[in-house]
Amino acid sequence: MKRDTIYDHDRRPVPPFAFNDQVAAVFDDMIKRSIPLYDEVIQRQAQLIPAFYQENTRIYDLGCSTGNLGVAACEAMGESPFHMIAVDNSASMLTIYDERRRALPAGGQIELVNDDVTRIAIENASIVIINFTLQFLSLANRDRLIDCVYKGLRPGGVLLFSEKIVHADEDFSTLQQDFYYRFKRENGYSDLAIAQKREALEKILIPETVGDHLKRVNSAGFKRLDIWLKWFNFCSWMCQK
Ligand code: GEK
Repeated sequence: MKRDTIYDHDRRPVPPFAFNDQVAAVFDDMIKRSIPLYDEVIQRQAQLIPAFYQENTRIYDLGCSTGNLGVAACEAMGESPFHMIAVDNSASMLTIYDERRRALPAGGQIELVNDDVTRIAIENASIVIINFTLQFLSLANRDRLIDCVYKGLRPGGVLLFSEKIVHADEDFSTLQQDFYYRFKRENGYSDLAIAQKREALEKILIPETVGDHLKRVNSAGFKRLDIWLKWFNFCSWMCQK
């Protein structure tokens, strides 16, 4: 795994963050050192797939990046057939995903789509996964996407999503940020790297509160839901239609 050193050196003025070749090349290292419990999220969601997959339906992974979820899904599904549609608007990410997919015996069951998640049709789905990607959409597009997900899910189908969040209370919010930067330092990011990444993401990644997310999924129609994992300013939900 190539180490992420993108913000280790002075890059000021820091350009806005983009999912380009440079990021895709170090993405796996970046995400594991930047998202607390990332492996746990992917592994447990993959284990939920055989529990909720309905025969002859689709699994969607929206904002799939380099395919960690897809790889884990292949393992979790074993010999059972499935159809996954993995969508990302970064061609750099999908090039890496495609190489990994081709190396897997079950990889042919994953279809890669290079498009914006707000432009694709969601149909006949039993599982939709959106990990750490809603946060990059405009608020209006988040609403529209979750509405489309609800409509595209079959009865009993599930939406699994994870997000970086913010706390509505200023003191709790500061505490969560402090623990998050502590986590990043423990994972080898310098104060300069942390500060520059934060600047790069400032207008690109807009976190919302748990309440905002619950309101959105509720108004889309989801009534059965659970926060199955939470770590300070990161949260994973499970919502069933
Ligand atoms: C994982 N889910 O490993 N349309 C399509 N893709 C998009 C859009 C969009 N509008 N906006 C952003 N992306 C993955 C990790 S990363 C999270 C997801 C992170 C894509 C973007 O190209 C990137 O690959 C992904 O969403 C976000 O669990 O880097 O913090």
